Amino acid sequence: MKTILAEAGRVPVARQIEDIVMSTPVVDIHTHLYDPAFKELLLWGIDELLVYHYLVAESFRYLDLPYERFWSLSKTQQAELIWDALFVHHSPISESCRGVLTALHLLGLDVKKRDLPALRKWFASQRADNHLTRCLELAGAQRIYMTNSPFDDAERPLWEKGFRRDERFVAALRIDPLLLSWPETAPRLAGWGYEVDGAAPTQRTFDEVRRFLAEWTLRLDAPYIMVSLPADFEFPAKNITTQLIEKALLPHCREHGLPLALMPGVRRAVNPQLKLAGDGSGLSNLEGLQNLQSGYPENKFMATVLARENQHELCVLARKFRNLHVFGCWWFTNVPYLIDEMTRLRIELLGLSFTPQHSDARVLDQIVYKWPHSRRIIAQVLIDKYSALAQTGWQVKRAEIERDVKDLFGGAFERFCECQG
Ligand code: FIX
Ligand code: ZN
Repeated sequence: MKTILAEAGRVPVARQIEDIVMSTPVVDIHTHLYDPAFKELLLWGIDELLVYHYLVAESFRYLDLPYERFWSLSKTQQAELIWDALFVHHSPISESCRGVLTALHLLGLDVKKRDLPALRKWFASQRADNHLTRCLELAGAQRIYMTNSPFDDAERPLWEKGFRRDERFVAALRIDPLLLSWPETAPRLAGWGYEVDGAAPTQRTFDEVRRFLAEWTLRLDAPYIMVSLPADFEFPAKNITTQLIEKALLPHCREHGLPLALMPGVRRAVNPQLKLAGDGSGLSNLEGLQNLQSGYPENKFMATVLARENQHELCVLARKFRNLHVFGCWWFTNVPYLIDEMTRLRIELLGLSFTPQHSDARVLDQIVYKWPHSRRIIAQVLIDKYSALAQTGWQVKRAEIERDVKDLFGGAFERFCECQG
């Protein structure tokens, strides 16, 4: 095995680390993309890129038309307004705008022409299946985890009917309405044949919720269950959410060996007029998470938190509880400045036992930029860290760097999912 003399400042070593990080396949453990069997639910193309809710929010920094007028327009018209506001009248310097340009550039398009009709023409000439393969290759993504909700009327029918799975896509079971909107969800469960009592839930109700979770876990072949949580989430609390977690969700996860992914820190609809773009971020009290990890050592948890101010506390929690796997730079933290900060913090406190990034892509082409952007930052952090090791006389071998990067890019996560808790 070749030994790398990782002396600080030696360019070949830095280049090797960078090459490994840029080329190691990633497992993208949380996205909003869909198996191609879901047809139009798998979004792609320039107009979808432009109307991504990150760009909608940014365009309203400049637009002065009423929100309702914007929403009354067709997708094409919305995309044109956003293009003009963010790319023509101002330089596209934000991370989301730069991302669109990186994706186009890596797909081989000439961005400097600023020619939206030509971009549209190019996308219109692509075949969906080829484009999917190309995007996965450009991102270096070997597996894409989806977000699949039985409560979503657009996707539920196909799951119920059954379809031939694309093995590049994995389904994660998403259950926000179950935990966060019980009064509306209980009648839906009842309508689907589960004997639940929304107003006065008994053990029978919780058993039926378990039956629902078991059926959907099986149907999706889900390796984990996921929920986003408001910034003011507390556990335990005297409410139905705590009861559902304790009496249905955690026993179900234990029985099936599934991690429960928790994503605290969202403030949904702080500006409802922005629709999907109107969610905000809030500081969480992570005591609720701590109570879950300490109270249920036989359950496995994953967590990503939205507030920058919660990141350090989350790392400390993970140092105390090995049943917690930290992942991703989520949403508003998925900007280079914070990816750099969070990745350094996590490596310094957790070594390699976490997953630094997921894409959260909603549009297929986004993986083409989100991954290279993150890979560059992760590479620089690792160059600094291996160089610091070299100063102690520790020599890192190429195979060891490859092993470490594989772990960061999904290896540690998939082992965590498989272990018995
Ligand atoms: O709850 C989530 O999974 C969030 O990631 C999304 O709902 C959010 O809208 C998003 O796209 C963030 O990147
Ligand atoms: Zn998401």
